[in-house]
Amino acid sequence: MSEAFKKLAMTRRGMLGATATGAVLAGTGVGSTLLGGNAAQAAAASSHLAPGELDDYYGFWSSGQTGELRIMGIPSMRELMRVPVFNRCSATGWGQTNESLKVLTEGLTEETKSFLAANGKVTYDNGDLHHPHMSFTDGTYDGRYLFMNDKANTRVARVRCDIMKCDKIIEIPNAHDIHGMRPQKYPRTGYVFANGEHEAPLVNDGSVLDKPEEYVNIFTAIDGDTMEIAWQVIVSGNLDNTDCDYQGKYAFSTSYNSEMGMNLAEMTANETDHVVVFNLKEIEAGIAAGDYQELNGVKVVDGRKDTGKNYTRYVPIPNSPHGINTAPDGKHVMINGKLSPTVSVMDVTKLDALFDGADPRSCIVAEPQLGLGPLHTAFDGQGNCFTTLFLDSQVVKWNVDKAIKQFAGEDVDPILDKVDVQYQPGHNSTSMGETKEADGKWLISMNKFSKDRFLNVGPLKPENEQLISITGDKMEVVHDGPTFAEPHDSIIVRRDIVNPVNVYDRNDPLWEDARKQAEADGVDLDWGHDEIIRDGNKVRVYMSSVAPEFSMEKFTVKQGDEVTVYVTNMDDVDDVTHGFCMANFGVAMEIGPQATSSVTFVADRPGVHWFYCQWFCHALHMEMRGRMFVEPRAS
Ligand code: CUK
Ligand code: CUA
Repeated sequence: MSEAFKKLAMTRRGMLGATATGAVLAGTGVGSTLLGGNAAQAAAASSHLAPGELDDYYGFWSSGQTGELRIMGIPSMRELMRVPVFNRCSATGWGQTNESLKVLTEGLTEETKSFLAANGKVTYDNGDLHHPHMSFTDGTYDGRYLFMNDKANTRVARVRCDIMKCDKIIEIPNAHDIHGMRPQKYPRTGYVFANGEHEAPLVNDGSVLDKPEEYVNIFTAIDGDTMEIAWQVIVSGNLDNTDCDYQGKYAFSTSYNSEMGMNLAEMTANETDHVVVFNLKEIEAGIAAGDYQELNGVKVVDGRKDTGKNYTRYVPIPNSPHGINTAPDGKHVMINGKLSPTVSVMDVTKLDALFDGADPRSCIVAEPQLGLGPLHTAFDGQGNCFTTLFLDSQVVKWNVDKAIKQFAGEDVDPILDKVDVQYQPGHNSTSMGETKEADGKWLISMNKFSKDRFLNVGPLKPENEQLISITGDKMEVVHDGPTFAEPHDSIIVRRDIVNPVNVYDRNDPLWEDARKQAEADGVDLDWGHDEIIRDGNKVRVYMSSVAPEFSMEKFTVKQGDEVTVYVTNMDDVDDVTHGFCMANFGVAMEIGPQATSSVTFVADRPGVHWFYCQWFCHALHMEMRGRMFVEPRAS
């Protein structure tokens, strides 16, 4: 950051810190709409940032079936970065470098590994990333990690916030198709809770096929520090979304298919489905007491309805609930009705009683009718909720206390405001809204359809994410943000919480394997090095790079050799990333400043082949290239 930028950033922060919950005024292009606005209706903040100005918040975005994590700047809605996770990335080599393949393969089950091998693969190259959430300490984000699910291939991944790269991916055994996922809020993360959405036999080896009465669903608690599975719970019904309390006692998941139906008519048959409440202490005690079965190396307790155990409770909720969101007040949990026009408000202080025999519905303290298709709810930290209405294409703002009074029989309307969004919103999120530090500034409505909002780009349209100012009484849409498929969910994190480095640490564990191999080969990766090690038909090529040159101008291998190229980027300057692209070999990777990256391929193409740097790094970037000679196999 230049000095001028730093100064600007600091003044801007100071100014924002000084404004309380009202309109954010003046100075840096913020709040221009106030000038012409209605004073009684405190004005909407503008999302406009002048060139060079930094955003106040990081947005962490899912990308659905694209499989990556995206980083946005809020309020500008500028896309800052894409972090490959479950997808294959051409730019960075994610899914091809040895370092990324380690992350992508080490957490797979043996069964999956052999299945993939039969299909000529070592890992999946697709994913369906719905829910990105940051690790918590004491009820708020702590800037350590981001966790995210893969619905497509039943995985959970972790991204390190210091470098914004994925460092762990695990497959969840026994479960099918991980959907809802949340980190524990208190005392810290701790657990990462993950829901298997789709029903299947507990032992899915083909011995049970079309017998749905023998299918189950699995709730999983992962240890967020080690990324190992702590325990699992068998439940009745399926699992959709999940959240947890601010006390560290309970997690809860919605179920839209309590019927265990196998088709649409069956899944939506009952007027009532449920939320499963998981009693963390009881589950831990049950495991300590040995009340579990071990399945694929995981301890699994039985939390189904009629077991007489205290692991779970089932709270009846109107038809097909979807999103579940814990309010920053630490007390209320919003269960979004989807097919029911209601949001059911659960009071976590009433959950203990459920485990002492109280009526499961006794924890429901409000159930306001809000509109058609409520899917997800976000919060301003001032007792108000913002719920997306998929069918109405609206966001509704409503007040929790009023909803509770109405439920108790008072004649009050909890609805404060409604705003049209374009169109069909799914998730929404507010600034710091899923933490106890919700600040009530911004709301994102993540809309599944953009229809006519942008220039026509053919039959496949972008989606539309709208930024809504929530500082005033009325919500105001201030920005449309087209995006490619399919951001499901997002979080908005104050920028002081996120502090990535600019240059890698040479000792980063990401390339520990490369370092070990180099040591074994007598190569010191920390100095400009230039070595070719032949080990039978395996050839290891070590080179370094300093803009605009690779240390090696050329190297020679034999046709059929298995070649591993290690490149260490010796530049230690911000933003000097190099690449290594082996032309016509389908090989390309990113090498960040001070990083080591490696890639392995079979040199089964005789002749002269150029490798070049494919990340623009220098005025002489085009000249940053060298030759690989492949000697033809003796015939
Ligand atoms: S789900 Cu996408 S709109 Cu996967 Cu979080 Cu609700
Ligand atoms: Cu190095 Cu381009």
